[in-house]
Amino acid sequence: MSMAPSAEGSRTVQMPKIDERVVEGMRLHEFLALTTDKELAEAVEAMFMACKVVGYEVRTASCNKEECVNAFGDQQLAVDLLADRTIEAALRASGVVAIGSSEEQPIEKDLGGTTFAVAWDPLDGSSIVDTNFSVGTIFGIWRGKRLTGVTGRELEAAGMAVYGPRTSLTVSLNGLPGTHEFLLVDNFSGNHGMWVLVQSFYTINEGKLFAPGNLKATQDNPGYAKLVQYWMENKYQLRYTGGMVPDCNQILIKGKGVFANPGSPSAPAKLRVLYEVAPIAYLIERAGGASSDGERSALDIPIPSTDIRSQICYGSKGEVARFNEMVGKRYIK
Ligand code: FDP
Repeated sequence: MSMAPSAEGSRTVQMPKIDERVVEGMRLHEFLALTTDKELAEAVEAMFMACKVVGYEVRTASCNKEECVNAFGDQQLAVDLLADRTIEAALRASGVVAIGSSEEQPIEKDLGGTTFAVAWDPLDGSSIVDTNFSVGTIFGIWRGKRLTGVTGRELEAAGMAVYGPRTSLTVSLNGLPGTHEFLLVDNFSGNHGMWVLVQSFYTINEGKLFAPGNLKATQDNPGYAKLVQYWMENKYQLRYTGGMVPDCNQILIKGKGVFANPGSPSAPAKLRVLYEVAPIAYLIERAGGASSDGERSALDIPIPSTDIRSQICYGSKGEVARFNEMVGKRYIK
């Protein structure tokens, strides 16, 4: 046992750095049985069920230059709208979600349940779904009945699903340390169709891998221009898809690296704190990494409205410190 900073704030709590009950190969229900908060487990399980369906919806969509659509009853629906409906239905059916809000419908909606408020981005990367790049779903779960006036610091759980050659879902929840990757098994084995834990993340090391989002901001954000120059001069490896989910998930999988999406006067920050920035910050920080809007952890950005946006950096602690020093808070809105 060790004293570790809690995800809830600067308080320190007694918690094991690694939970030895969490082992590779365990199924989702075995993992969720480890939490004492049964309602939280139900909300998280609902998101896993929904993302399994969304993965299928993405895989079977047909795309042209304008949009990707899928058959839904006798209607053709854009795949991001279909994903949004799927997630809302799963959360409603769980009975534990009181309020829901999605990037598609950025209002606080009554979902009829008891305990949690859930925010989700049903299909992040809508501009790259037609090109068949990896896209994803992001979600955050808060206790209570509101999604405004909260911060990421108060999250109970968060996750991101990646719909790529494989479907995976990376999740973290209070009460279980670390961030954990589950794979949707698709090999006709006894585990076919199940979510199985493939790895757990507890540390993010320093390493030369960069994902430079909103690169056009380098034209009028001199700090960002210098930071990109620093990465290039120091021969960092470029790994950037233009999808925030795969671009951030790689920091966990590779155990190193940095993702940045700063603002500038002509290219302001567009990533939404409620649906994207805060949940991913929770996943990265609980895996031993850091996040920042240029001056503070992204978990501390106030969320006065569902639409609030922020510049952001995620990665190892050293990389995020460099972002704070070189880019800083100058273009925080
Ligand atoms: P998209 O607009 O394709 O949905 O959150 C939105 C997002 O994608 C992120 O996934 C991605 O990192 C970012 O926007 C990319 O934005 P730019 O295309 O403006 O660089």
